[in-house]
Formats: sequence, structure tokens, C-alpha cells
Amino acid sequence: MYARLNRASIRLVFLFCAFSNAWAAFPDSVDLTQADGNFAFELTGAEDTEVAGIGDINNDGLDDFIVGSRYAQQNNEMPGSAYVVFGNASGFPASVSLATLDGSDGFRMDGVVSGSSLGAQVSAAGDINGDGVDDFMIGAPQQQKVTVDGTLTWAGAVYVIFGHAGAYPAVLDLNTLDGSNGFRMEGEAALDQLGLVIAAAGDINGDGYDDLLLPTYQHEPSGVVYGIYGRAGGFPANLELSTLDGNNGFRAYGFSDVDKLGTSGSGIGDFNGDGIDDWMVGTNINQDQLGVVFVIFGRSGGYGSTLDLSTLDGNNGFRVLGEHTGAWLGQVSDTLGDMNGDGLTDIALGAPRENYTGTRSGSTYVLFGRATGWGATFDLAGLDGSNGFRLDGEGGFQGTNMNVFGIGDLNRDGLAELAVQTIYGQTQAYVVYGQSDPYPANWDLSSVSGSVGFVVLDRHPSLDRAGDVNGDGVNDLILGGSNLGDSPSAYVLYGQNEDAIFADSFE
Ligand SMILES: [Ca+2]
Ligand SMILES: [Ca+2]
Ligand SMILES: [Ca+2]
Ligand SMILES: [Ca+2]
Repeated sequence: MYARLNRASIRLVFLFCAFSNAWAAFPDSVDLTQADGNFAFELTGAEDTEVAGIGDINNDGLDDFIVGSRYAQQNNEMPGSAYVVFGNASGFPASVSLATLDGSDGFRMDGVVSGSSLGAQVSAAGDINGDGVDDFMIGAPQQQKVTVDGTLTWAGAVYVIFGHAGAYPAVLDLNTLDGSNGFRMEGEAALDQLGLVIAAAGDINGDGYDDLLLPTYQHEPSGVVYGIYGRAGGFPANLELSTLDGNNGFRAYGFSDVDKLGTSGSGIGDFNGDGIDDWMVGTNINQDQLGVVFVIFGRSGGYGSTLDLSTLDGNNGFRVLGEHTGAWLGQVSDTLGDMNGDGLTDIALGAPRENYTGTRSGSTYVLFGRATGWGATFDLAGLDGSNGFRLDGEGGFQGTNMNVFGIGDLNRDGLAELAVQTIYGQTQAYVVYGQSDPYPANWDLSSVSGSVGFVVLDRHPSLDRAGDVNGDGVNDLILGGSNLGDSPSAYVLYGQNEDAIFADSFE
């Protein structure tokens, strides 16, 4: 098993595979409870974690990552906390304590009031202020908003923190964000829970600065997604979303039959190959609960103050509807990067309540990007393996609480991997390798082993590409935990460097 798969045995695996021509970078099953610092390490000291790779926020050439813990307690209150851990070229020990980060190896941030659920979501932001250093953001969806007219319960807040070279404190006080080092945004109304979904957009208006997306499905009456444009400077300490005017950002609302726009959404890279980053936003709550995802092509100059999603016609974007009543397409979705190696990015759309292999077995649809030929509506029944595929659960109710994640290229073959986390039945994360050959048009998760992919045992509700946190040139995977008892907070699983293994084998 994987506990014994140290470097020596990896070489044996490689040699075996070289002769059998059946290379698999990972074993079929990864047990992170055996993390020993060699193939993976654990993080301790926080509960119920959300995780994200955030790029290189301290500009030392190593990618960094963040662990959010919405129920974290500090000083007998429960503000929620988030922990940034810096990448380390020396690697990491088997266990890293989030509680002892001292500014040199990472730092902590706490919610500004108790009960704000800071860390319920964490995300990369790209480089939103254009200073060449990556930035990141944290959601606090249950934070109150204090106005002259009173307090708005659970309006929610999002904090954007600008990365910088040099020293960080052990605890970064989010109240010190003044527009020059970062800024905050707050929900427009009580119960909006701004910060439940936050995502880097890439540069969707083509001005050279990375942008942000804040899908907010609880905003009445129909949900909304806010787009925030990056710029070189001049951010206020508190960016009022009501001031988004088409120059600094925009909004898009749900409309008839789209009741809760924004249960998922993210930047998706350049999906249609026109040189501008594209994005998507979805909801499982629409007519007959089919679910819908809107894919919106990036546009030089932006979208005006309000983008009308009903105008998507194939030229400016398109929509994807779930295949069956109650399928809940778009409850979850993520950007993948380039999974099939054609140079265009691809996307994963989850339909947790599709029924192909049993009641609510769940399905994941992968759509490959392409330059032309999009109509106003993409029909998922047209997926044939070359333009994307449908990947079903193994059986009944496996779609319950399923999620889909783009996790980057874990085996350095240049193709991005897909992860599907299932919480019910087979409670594990399935990692599906990218490949340039066509996939089957329809298949199911029971096939994920060997050259197809591998599984990570246990429950990890949050997965993300960590970037390269140990400087070996391979992207790593970070996995959050839903801790019961003393189980670790999160794990990092190192990517496998096939080239390095090859070189080592013939030393
Ligand atoms: Ca770094
Ligand atoms: Ca920056
Ligand atoms: Ca931009
Ligand atoms: Ca594009």
C-alpha cells in the first residue's frame, strides 16, 4: 500500500511500468492517514477546513496555500480563522501545526467579530493590483454589516489581501486593511452571506489586471454575481458593491426561472481561445431544478454595469441546462485547466442528483473548450468523448454532497486532472487523469484506477491545486478535512514527478 511507497519503491513501480508500458504515477488508492512527510503531510490545529492554493503571495518563488476554519475559536470567541502556509523548498515534516505559525512559515487571520465564519471560503485572487505578486481572499459569510440604519445580520464580507515580499506578522489583523495592503467588501443586504462562494476570475475584461467573482445566491430575489475588476491602485478600504458601475466591476442577476444564481462560479481561463479569460456562474435552483450554468466569454472593455445573462447567444457565451428534472446541474462546478491537451481550458459541471446509475448517483460533466461552434445552449446529450464526457457515480445516492474540483497537473504530463469528491457511499475523492486521447462518452467512477486515475480515501470536502509548495517543479494537491475527533485539519499530497523518477532510476 501507499504507506510503503517511498522513493525506492516508486522507482520499482516505474521500472515495472516501463517494461509493461502501463505507467501509473500514483497507486490506485492513497491513504492520507499514512502521511509521513515523503508523499504527503498533514496539517493540524483547525477543524472543518476549506483549502485553496493561492499562488506565491510572499514572492519567494514557492507557491503558498491557505486553510480556512470557520468555527475556529480565539480568545473564547468564535470569529473563524484562516491560516496561510508558505511553501518551503526544504519540504515539510509529516505534521505541521497551524497553531504555531509565526510569520516566517506562515500566518493567521481571524474574523473581526465573533460568529463571522471567516474562512468558510478561501481562494486565490490572481494579481488583482498588478504589482506582480499574487493576492488572495477570504470569505466571512456570516459577518454582520453595520450601517447608519442598523445592523444587517449575515450580510457577509470578503477580504482581499495583497501579497508582498518581505515579512508578515504571526497574526495579520484584517482591520488594518486600508486599500493599500488589501480591502474588504460587504454584502448589500441582510442574509446575503457574501463570501459563501468566492473565486479568481482571471482577466475577463482584457485590461491586464486579474479580476474577482463573488457569486451570491442568497441575495434576493434571484441571486447575483458580482465581478470586481483589478486595477493598479486606488482601492478603498471598503469597496461598496453598490458602486460597481461598469468601470470598477459589474453585476449579473438571476432572472425568471433562475431563482438563486450563484451557487457556484469561477474564472475558467481562456475557454474559447480568443485570448481573453472567460468565466462561469451556475445555480441548481431553476425551472424544474434542472440546474443551469452560464459560460460567459471574456470581453475587452467589460460588461457595462449590469450583464443580462439572458442575452447569451453563443457569440458572447452560452448556457448549459441539466438533462433531467431535479438534476441540480451547477450546484457545484469548477475550472479544470487544460485536461485534454488542446491548449484550451476545460470545465467540470456537477449534477449531484442525476440518476444514471441509481437514485441520485450524481454525474459530472466535463466540457472541453473550443474556439467556435457554440450556440446559445449547449446540449449535454451531445457529449461524445471528444468534446467532453459524462462521468457518473458508482451507484445510488453517491451524488449526495458530491463536489467537483480542478486540481491542476499532479503528474507533470502537462494535462490537468479532475477530482470528484463523494461523501455518501464510497466516501473518497476520485482523481481522473487528463489525457489527449478521447474519453468514453459516458462512464462511471468505478473505472477510476490504474492509468485512468486513483482515489484518495476518506472524506475531504474541499480540494484544490496547491501549486508547487516544495519547489520540485510539480503541482501539489491540498485537501481539507471535516474533522471528527483528533483527525488532522488538512493534507497536502505531493504531485509525482515522472521525469525525476525516470532520472533517478538510471543514476
Ligand atoms: Ca511563497
Ligand atoms: Ca498583487
Ligand atoms: Ca481585468
Ligand atoms: Ca476567451
